[in-house]
Amino acid sequence: MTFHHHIEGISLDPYVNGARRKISGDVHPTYDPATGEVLCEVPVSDASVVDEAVEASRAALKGAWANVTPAERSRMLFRVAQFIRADAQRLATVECIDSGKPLREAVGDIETSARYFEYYAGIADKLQGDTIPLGKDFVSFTLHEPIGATAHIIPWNFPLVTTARGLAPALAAGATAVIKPAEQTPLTALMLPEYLEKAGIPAGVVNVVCGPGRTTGSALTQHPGIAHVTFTGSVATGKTVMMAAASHVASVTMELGGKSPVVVLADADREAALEGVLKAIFTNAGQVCSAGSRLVVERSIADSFLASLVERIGAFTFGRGLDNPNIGPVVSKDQLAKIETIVNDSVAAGATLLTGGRVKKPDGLNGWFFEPTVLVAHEPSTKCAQEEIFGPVLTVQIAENFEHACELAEGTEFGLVAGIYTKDVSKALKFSRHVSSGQVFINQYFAGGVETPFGGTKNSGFGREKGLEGLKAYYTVKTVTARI
Ligand code: TXE
Repeated sequence: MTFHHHIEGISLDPYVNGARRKISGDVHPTYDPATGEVLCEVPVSDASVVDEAVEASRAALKGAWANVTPAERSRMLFRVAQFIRADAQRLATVECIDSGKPLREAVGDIETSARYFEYYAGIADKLQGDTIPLGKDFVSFTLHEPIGATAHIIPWNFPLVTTARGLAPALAAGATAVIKPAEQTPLTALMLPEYLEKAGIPAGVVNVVCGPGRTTGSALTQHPGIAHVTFTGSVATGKTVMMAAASHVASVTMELGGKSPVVVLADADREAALEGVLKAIFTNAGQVCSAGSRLVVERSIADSFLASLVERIGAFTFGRGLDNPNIGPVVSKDQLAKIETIVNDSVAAGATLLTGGRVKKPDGLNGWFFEPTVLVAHEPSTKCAQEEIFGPVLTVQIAENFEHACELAEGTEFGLVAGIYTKDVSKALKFSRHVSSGQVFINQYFAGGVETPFGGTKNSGFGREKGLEGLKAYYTVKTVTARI
């Protein structure tokens, strides 16, 4: 089965005001990361197409979408979830080949995406304001009104999941959207309109434009018609997007990645900790914003824990996502080069390599693979202990005791997740209080679901997605007060 078989039937044209917009001009390629070959070429939406998309979403906001009652909105979102589930196999296959991730993970991603629509469908008709007591001479109440047309700038590591995570609450709150998928992985976002249309979501409510960040993305975030920008990506691009949004006073949600620690204390359940540490860093070949990319382990168990870790990594399989390996390719040539550079610089600066460390070419595949790597950083300042690598590279930091582990955990500019494995509830809770991070995972990494609020502190960004918190970005509160 070739990939072209799978993309048959996917329109690569931008989706604007309920129709595929035929455009001529630039195209950009999307690659199969396992082979490095071009899968297809996607037309680039220029500023005028972006403008049409924003205008369509603004018109729908006041028109067709405003005429849909919250109860109908809820039913439509439930239907989107059903249509995604009904087509899960095709979606997962496309996501797998476009991003390189193992098929089982892509299958999980599609289910999570459906779940976002289902979860927010349930709240669409329950978003209500307050009445405020001001004494007998006044009546005061709040209205929750849709924020407006929203822009969604999507990264390549979880293409459909990140799209659904922002789009579902936006639609539940009555807002409209323009989506700009990452240029590396545009395909599942381009499939989404099929399900939205079948679910009855009116034209213009959701639009999809494709192209590079610096052109298509920047035209969208700068557009004065956009009221809110939901961004997931790098810190540097996040800052650029914030400035673009500031030019027209749009609000922003910034989800900017991390360097999240997984603390393993001497009393931890060994098996649970081993499994958790491996999952934390090797899921999606480490290309996860909440990846546990630093292991902070107590010295008394460090040698034996690291030996077990390296032994298990030794049994890992590699290959195309479709073959369900432990480690698939990373998304792009650029990403592979970034990983290699940080690893080489760290080793040159004194970090000890326990396993891996090199680019890999699994049998017959010419794509972008990196060996699963474990590096011990002897200084907290080493690059591999500070910079987000976004690859299958675990940095180890040895802690003398619990207090030292807390200090090491806290020692980066990021604050997305902090994990801890211990049987001591008191230490786990002390750690939770101590760390500056949006999430704390105790005795299970990636604990939680679409229901649990998610976001960062420090350079990991601000704003919360998922859960009921995730709705707040998409409505404004209008207070009406009358003297009677
Ligand atoms: O990210 P960018 P890149 C981190 C990770 C990775 C690094 C670089 O460390 O190695 O970022 O990846 C769009 N105006 N994360 O270069 O540039 C772009 O088209 C508007 C962490 O891919 O942030 C894409 O859709 N949009 C992360 C999106 O921004 C712009 C996930 C992300 O791209 C733009 C991805 C502009 N000027 C990378 N420039 C996470 N938090 O999970 C780019 N874009």
